Amino acid sequence: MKERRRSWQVPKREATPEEWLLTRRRFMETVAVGSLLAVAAPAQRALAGAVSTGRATAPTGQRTDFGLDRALTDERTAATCSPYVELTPDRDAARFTETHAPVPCRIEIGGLVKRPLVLDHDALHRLAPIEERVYRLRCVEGWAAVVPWLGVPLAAVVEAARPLDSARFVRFESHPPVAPQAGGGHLRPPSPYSEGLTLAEATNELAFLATGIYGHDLPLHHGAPLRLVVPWKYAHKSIKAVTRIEFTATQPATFWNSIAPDEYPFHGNVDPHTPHPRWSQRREKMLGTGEVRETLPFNGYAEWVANLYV
Ligand SMILES: Nc1nc2c(c(=O)[nH]1)N[C@H]1C(S)=C(S)[C@@H](COP(=O)(O)O)O[C@H]1N2
Ligand SMILES: [Mo]
Repeated sequence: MKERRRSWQVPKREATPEEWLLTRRRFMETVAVGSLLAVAAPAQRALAGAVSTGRATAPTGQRTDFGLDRALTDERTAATCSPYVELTPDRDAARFTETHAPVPCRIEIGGLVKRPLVLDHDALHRLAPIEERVYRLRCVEGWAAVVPWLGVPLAAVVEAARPLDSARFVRFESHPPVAPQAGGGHLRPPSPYSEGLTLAEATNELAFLATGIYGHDLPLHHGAPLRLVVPWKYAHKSIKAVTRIEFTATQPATFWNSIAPDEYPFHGNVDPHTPHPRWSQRREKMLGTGEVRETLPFNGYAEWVANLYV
């Protein structure tokens, strides 16, 4: 039976933009509508017996959900769709988690600051009590999830580094603890993956540095040992495996913006009224349940962040 495509569904010819931009060949070979939103079976199998080990990152602060309107995504489901271009052209980064031990956290903070810092896991957590934040996550491709993160507000790190008056932006650089896989030779991302925020965005209370997820340390596929979480922006802004944070006077280049500036504006704010050049952003599909929801301005966080953009 032929199903009619709904307006929110991405048609075949427009599917998987992130992958499409990186490699047309792969796109031709593998893309089907199902690959965009369906559960990746191999990743799910890999995860069936594997939950992240490592030291537990117990929250000492409260759990905050910032007006959450939907159920938590199951941990195994969240692992089945885990884009990570440095590791794999598919969304199956979780398969590396079984075979690659996490590396210790070490993050350099520099650029236009009074106090350059090198922080490990413990030093980071001395800056602020560990909090648990349950955030919506919305990928630019149209899928969404709800994830409980453990970590500290990014603002605590910004304050500790004491940015100079000339600092206007914050740049994040990623060095995943795994070398690109051999088969990924056609994948040539601008290296390394990097992201950026304005200083005002970086000090908003929602901007978060996560070292844990679902009550334990981050597994590799979710960005171990440390990743950024900016829930009001499309999820590609939430850069995994951050190793360097740099304060700059000018807007830094970012990974997706460098590849396709028209499709990935620097701010990357979730906005149902601004379609992606190749599909609508009005609706989103929840991972696992397949439930379709209206996409909310700023991914439902307008109350906390809309004032940054007036
Ligand atoms: N370093 C790095 N960070 C990254 C990515 C990536 O490819 N490399 N993918 C981004 C994209 S497109 C998404 S949707 C989210 C997915 O995060 P999750 O796997 O924890 O759900 O990570 C983002 N952070
Ligand atoms: Mo994404």
